[in-house]
Amino acid sequence: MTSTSPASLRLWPAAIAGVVAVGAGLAGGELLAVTVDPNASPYVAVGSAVVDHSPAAVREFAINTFGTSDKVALFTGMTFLIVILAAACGVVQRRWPPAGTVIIGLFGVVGALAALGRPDAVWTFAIPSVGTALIAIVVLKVLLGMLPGAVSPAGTSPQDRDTISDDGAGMSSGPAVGRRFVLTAGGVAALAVVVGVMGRRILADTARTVADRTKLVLPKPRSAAPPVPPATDIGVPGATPFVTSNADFYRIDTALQVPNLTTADWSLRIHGMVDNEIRIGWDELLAMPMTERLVTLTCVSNEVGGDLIGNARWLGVPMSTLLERAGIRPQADMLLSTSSDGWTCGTPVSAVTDGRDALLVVGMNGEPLPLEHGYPVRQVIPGLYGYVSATKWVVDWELTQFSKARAYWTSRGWSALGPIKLASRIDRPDSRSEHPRGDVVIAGTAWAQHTGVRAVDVRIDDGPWQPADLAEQYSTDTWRQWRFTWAASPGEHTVACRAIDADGRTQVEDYASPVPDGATGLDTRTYAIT
Ligand SMILES: Nc1nc2c(c(=O)[nH]1)N[C@H]1C(S)=C(S)[C@@H](COP(=O)(O)O)O[C@H]1N2
Ligand SMILES: [Mo]
Repeated sequence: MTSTSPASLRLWPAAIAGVVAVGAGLAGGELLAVTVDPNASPYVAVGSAVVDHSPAAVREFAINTFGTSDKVALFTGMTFLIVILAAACGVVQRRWPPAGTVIIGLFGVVGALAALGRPDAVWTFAIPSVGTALIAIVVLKVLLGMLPGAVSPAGTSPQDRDTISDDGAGMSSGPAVGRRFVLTAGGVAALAVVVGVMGRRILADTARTVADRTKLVLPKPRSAAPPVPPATDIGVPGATPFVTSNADFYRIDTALQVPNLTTADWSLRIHGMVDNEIRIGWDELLAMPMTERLVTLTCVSNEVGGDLIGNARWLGVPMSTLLERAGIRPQADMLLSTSSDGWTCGTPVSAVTDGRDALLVVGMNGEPLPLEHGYPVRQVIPGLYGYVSATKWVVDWELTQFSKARAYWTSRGWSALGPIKLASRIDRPDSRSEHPRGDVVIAGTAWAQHTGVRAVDVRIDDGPWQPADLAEQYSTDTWRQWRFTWAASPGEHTVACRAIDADGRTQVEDYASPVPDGATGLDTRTYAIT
């Protein structure tokens, strides 16, 4: 007996065997997914199932905590959990066989069910998860069989095992954890890493879509966006640019793997409450007259002062053109759109047909859509939060009714209708920064999509609301910049802003959380004046 607890010493090799076994299984699963479908990967399928079963509050937590890195956070958390569970399976299997392998088998079933639950899944989607479990079980048995005290699985009873471990023979006598175990476990682990990384690389390979996008030449718009006058920029260094670059545009979606759609793969089926069911192909879409507009897109999860908002120049076909072709029935009040990865979105038909620039978009800031922003085709509809309007990778439109259908987020606690709320934000200087007394220039943005911003007010501490200077309004569908020159006196001061829209409505001051239909409240910053 050694002075360290023999019980815990005995458990470590089993825990390591569990982690190596499950790791090898998952690596094999990735490789099997290469031959089946990227979405059949047990890792991705379980992650997607977690995303799909998250209610609004969990989404809010994830987006607030991790922002647009929420996907990395999910995979990190999953990996952490898998390592712990795998270690536990190893220990449990050594102590109470075959409990560990039974648990691994159950997780294999969970993975298979998750994969079979993916849109477009066929029965073969179960193969990678089943393979993962089988590999993990075999590797675990082999590794545990190499540990001292192990008897050939067939001749082992839990009784024997307890006797062996109770007297500490497992660790103290003979070769302890032998070279053979260490070398095998190390070798399998190394192989798993190589195979897993290779599999993941192949699965995440977007080369085909990237090549398709690179050679794509966008048509010229029939109706071009008016040029952006320099006066839309408030001219304060550090202010948010009026047009958001593609690289800086926020990204929010449920896609753990960006859909790999080429223009040749793409078509849009229009069905439901229509006179003619139609299918539009890429060439047909590209031949239609295109409209180009600047539109400010906002996410419903954007907290007061948040950055889930961007303004881009979009090129696309008016969605109403396509609805006219299909001939929509008067009773249809919802356009239920679906992406190639099965995400759904319910938009009021009125928002598509009331004359606003609702576009089926192919271009963003003069380029084909970036893959993560919906390549090759997405929707952009001024005035509505993204979850009820902005379907990326869109492939299906069903004309239906709000009384009959619910969409991805509206079945998880968000409102059926999602008009963007009037809001404003302070962009500079940074909160908690220090400034010498005298003039401090505060700059920000305000938005009231499809209505327009008439005024922005600023308040210092408990003082009166004072009007800010506004940059030129580009259109009612875009955000508007503002600035305020503050004669600051020494001390700590809190600055707040509020917007007033073109209809004379003032931004709601009371705080409301983003769930279920968008945040309200005032953006504030605190500055130290010396
Ligand atoms: N296919 C698909 N489209 C989607 C989503 C999604 O999860 N899947 N999210 C929507 C939401 S909630 C928002 S706010 C916008 C964000 O668009 P962006 O990522 O291009 O900024 O996309 C919308 N379109
Ligand atoms: Mo969103």
